[in-house]
Amino acid sequence: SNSKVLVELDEHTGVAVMQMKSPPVNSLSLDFLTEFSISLEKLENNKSCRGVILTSAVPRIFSAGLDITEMAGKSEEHYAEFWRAVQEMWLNLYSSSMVTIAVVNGSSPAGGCLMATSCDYRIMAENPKYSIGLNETQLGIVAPFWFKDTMLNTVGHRCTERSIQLGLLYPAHEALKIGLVDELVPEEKIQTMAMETMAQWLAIPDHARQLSKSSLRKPTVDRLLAHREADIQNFVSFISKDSIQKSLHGYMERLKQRKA
Ligand code: CO8
Repeated sequence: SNSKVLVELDEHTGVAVMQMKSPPVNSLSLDFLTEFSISLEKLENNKSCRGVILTSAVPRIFSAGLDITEMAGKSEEHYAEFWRAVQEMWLNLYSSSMVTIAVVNGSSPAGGCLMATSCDYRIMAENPKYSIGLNETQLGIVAPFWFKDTMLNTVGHRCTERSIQLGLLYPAHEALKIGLVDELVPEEKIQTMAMETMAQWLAIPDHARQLSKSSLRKPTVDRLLAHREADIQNFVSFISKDSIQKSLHGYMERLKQRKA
């Protein structure tokens, strides 16, 4: 099939593994985001699923973040539909009642970092070539308030302030140091470690853990819910600007030149 999100649920342990498989870089396209949200909702509604491990089936890359081609040269209607899908992905993941563990087995810029920090726990492969962070400013764009909030809730105000202004991408060891990820593990052991960590989280009674999670995360989620349409309008008018389109175009060109 041409599925971009592979889901395997072990009914016995109650743990699902969600593998992102959208080569070459797991960029978050409209199709990808739609499939991701549907897959996650199915697990959410499945009583036998209590935990999700989110990882990548693409070597060296967790996710390259939002698909830049969805944000360039398209209609305002398209931008609005795309942005709604990005919001939906985040709302579903950030407020999931399941235990969510990100196995960051590759690079994880921008939207990839958002996905990882939306989980309850992050395990990153111990590889200095992999980096993670909100690098939006390097593209000449601005991380939306709920991207910022998600990082803020993970690493605190000072670190977020510096990181998102400079658009810093942290190599694995630095990401651990600032608490952007919780643990580094050699890549070949990462799945085993994730299962062990999941077992610890699942040892806590669901209702107590879920209420604790939601008491911490609900204010952040409610902030987007209260301003969802305005956030879409804001994105559409920002991304439609000539100057922003030029920045994105230039960035894509630099990505391609770097390869040549
Ligand atoms: N979207 C679309 N295409 C992409 C993206 C992307 N995010 N990233 C890479 N690609 C493409 C490349 O252009 C390349 O295409 P082609 O083969 O046609 O030349 C192909 O994928 C493979 O990429 P690379 O050759 O660069 O692969 P590498 O393995 O060398 O590197 C990386 C992988 C590290 C992921 C690298 O591609 C990279 O750094 N990509 C850019 C990542 C990035 O900066 N993402 C930010 C996206 S913006 C975002 O997520 C939040 C925006 C919030 C919106 C705010 C507006 C208000």
